Amino acid sequence: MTTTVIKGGTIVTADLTYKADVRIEGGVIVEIGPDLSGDTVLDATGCYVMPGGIDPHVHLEMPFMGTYSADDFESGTRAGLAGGTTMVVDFCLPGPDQSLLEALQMWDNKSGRATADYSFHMAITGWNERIFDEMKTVVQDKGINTFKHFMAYKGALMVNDDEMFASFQRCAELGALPLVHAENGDVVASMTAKLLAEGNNGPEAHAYSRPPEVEGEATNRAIMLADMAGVPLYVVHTSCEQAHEAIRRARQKGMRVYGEPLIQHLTLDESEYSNPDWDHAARRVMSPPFRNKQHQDSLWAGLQSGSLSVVATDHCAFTTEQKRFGLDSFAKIPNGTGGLEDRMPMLWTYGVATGRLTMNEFVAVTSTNIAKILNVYPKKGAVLVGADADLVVWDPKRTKTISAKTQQSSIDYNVFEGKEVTGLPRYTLTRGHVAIEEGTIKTREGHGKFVRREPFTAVNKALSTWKDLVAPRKVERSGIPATGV
Ligand code: DUC
Ligand code: ZN
Ligand code: ZN
Ligand code: ZN
Repeated sequence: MTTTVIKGGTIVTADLTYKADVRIEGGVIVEIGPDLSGDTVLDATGCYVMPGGIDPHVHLEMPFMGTYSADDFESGTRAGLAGGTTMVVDFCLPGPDQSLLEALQMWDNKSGRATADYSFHMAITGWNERIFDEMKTVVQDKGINTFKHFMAYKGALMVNDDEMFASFQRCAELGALPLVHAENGDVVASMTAKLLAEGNNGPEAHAYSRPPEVEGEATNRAIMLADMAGVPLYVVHTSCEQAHEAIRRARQKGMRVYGEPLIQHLTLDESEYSNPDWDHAARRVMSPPFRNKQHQDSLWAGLQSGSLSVVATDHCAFTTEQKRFGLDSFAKIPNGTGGLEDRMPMLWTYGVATGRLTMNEFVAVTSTNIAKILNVYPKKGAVLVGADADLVVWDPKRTKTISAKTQQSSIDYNVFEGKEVTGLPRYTLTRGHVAIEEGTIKTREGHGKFVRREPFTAVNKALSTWKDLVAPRKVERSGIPATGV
């Protein structure tokens, strides 16, 4: 078997920084130590050797708002690899009346072209006995241990509290982790209708229709319901202080609640929506929308203190032409932005290079914490003997100006256009295959494999007391009490 050695670099993991070479055989790490040799040698002098990034939140070729997100599993995973991300987790969205397993079959078919490894979260978009039964098959046979709940997108993907609570309890039984898109969908629908009735139909009104309070309310509600169900909770795209505050409080009380800020919310703010160019603003329409600097500071502080756990992209890219479906109403602009290629270089530039995050914290929030929370550690997210050789040889001196002209994503713009980043992959390896070499793309279509994720053994012990209260309270009575006096 041919061996590859990464030589002369400094290994950076979530908890250690040390000089060593890495030897790879058959797609896995087989040795870590000094002076290793192999058939192929990759020079890592002056570089950091880190676990490849994991993006826990992407939407590739997703049917949404009357169209499909523009990057598919090939271009999306290629964009990821170009920026040092070696695994993505996509969302399987069953259509109305479609079974979970039928939807999963569709996602299996689409993902065959992936150039890097991937997994799925399953969305729960309604509730009935079939879904209850299928959840068990999804967890035990299909290797998917996370279920996503949309508290927004009323009339489409949104679930109500009764449905969500039922699903959370089912997750608790199965050892699965529920995820929530936390925005109060009823309030968003009502504010949207009011804004449109007042003639406020431009892309800036998208942000007015879903203020931080809408997210804070839903995050608090989801946390309470998760506690009542006795299940951990993962809050996707945490964008504001109100949501972060709810997560901090829950964690302080002892709940496993994980918050996921996006690189867009950390580095771009709401002023983008006041740009007079309609296209500029519409290209940045996503949910939740960009916030102001105070919210950004809160998110950075959460990453530093550990109250927020991971950084994702919610990569859901639409072309300008697709964004223009909403020329007469912001409510028809497909929600979503790209970011898969830029997450790691942007977080390094705005996080590590500014001193906000250590290199080890960078690895934790882009890879290792995600692998642990989603239960694929140490196969992924680790530089350890036996782990998959999903690695990035990171050159902290390599620079570029982000531009749509040179990106891998198939859309015609980039929300980070013009940003100078320092810190880029010299090599990205996906299970030992060198997919990126000094900026040259050597990805292989179909190389990516589905990664099974087994159920969790840890559950949250409910802090709420409702279960204890309900049963003992039942009082036997001998007759109907007399009324009146
Ligand atoms: N938000 C987006 O902006 N796009 C996809 C789905 C979502 O919740
Ligand atoms: Zn969402
Ligand atoms: Zn999303
Ligand atoms: Zn291969």
